[in-house]
Amino acid sequence: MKALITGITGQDGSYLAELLLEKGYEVYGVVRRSSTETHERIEHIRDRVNLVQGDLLDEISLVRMMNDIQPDEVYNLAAQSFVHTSWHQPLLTGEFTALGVTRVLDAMRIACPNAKFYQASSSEMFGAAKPPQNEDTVFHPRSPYAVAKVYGHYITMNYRESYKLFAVSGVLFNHESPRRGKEFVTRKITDAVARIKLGLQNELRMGNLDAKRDWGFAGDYVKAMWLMLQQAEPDDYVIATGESHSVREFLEHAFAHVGLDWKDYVVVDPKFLRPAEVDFLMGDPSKAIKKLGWKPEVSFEGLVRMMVDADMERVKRLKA
Ligand code: NAP
Ligand code: F7E
Repeated sequence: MKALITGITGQDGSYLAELLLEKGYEVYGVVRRSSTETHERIEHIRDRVNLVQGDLLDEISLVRMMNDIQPDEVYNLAAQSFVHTSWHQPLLTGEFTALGVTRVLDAMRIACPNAKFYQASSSEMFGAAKPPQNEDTVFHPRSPYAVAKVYGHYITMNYRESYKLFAVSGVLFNHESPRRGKEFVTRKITDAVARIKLGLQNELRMGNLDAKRDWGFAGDYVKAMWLMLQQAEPDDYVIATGESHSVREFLEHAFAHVGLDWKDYVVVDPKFLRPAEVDFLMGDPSKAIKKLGWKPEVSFEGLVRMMVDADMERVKRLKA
């Protein structure tokens, strides 16, 4: 089996590539041309994956690679994925995160219409909708990123209905790991906890501490992506833990894990507030549990510990 992953250099792409290699897939990953050749998250599997140059802005590059590779499965994980940036770069976010999906789908339609397609939809699409959110909840997106993801979600459904492509969307709630980008709140906290504990930083400046998220482990969530493409019929699924915690709770657990009190270090800075906030996300993964046989393995507390421990190790190495 051959799989093509857009966004292979990102958090999810790296875990998915590992999973597919374990399953015996030939793995191809799309990378953007850059003046630096470092792909930190996939360095350890670099000699086992095939990297191909392309960009979600350039359909020709996508058609060419799909023609050459003839993948059995295409996972579209590439996106401008940081919500805060989407207010500063709304058009670019729309190009990558919304129209980019059409470019990948259309390249597939032209070059490999029998391949199966996975779209990385997001719980951000629910935005202001009341929790718990499931597959029937009406979307109320609250950022340019979320609006772009709603477009990606519906164009995936549209290509499924129009061209009979095996195209599915996974509506994934927040999922984190030691490989999460440092701009996202969980990793920003665990990196700061390690730096504060080891004497490299004295304070942590944060935005809205009341926001609540349903946080799971990325390693668990990529298994759901694969399962969705192994079903007899294409369908969309919510992937979540069913538990929600506030940013404040994440802070409490992360600082307490190294014996510190978060209140001694955290400063609220309006710079990190968003023009429109998503207050409360909590997913209902019943459909995925029942139909895919999927369930999350790592708890909220386990996730916080895993991320703090990994950052402690990394910062210690940097200091040495
Ligand atoms: P991430 O770490 O930010 O990775 C994004 C990936 O997209 C990177 O590999 C990046 O490449 C690539 N990319 C960005 N623009 C591109 C373009 N124009 N052409 C080709 N590649 C491009 O994101 P993630 O956390 O792994 O998330 C994966 C996907 O799931 C994203 O679509 C995200 O929106 C969605 N999602 C994430 C979550 C979550 O909680 N993590 C939840 C729901 C949905 P570079 O390395 O070159 O920047
Ligand atoms: O923010 C609040 C912030 O940036 C979580 C992406 O993967 O998940 C992610 O989007 C919450 C928000 O993730 C800070 O206001 C407080 O309420 O970690 P985040 P996100 O916006 O939920 C979804 C499912 C995706 O699809 C996205 O791609 O935390 N918050 N203080 C802060 N957030 C950040 N980043 N930094 C702060 O200082």
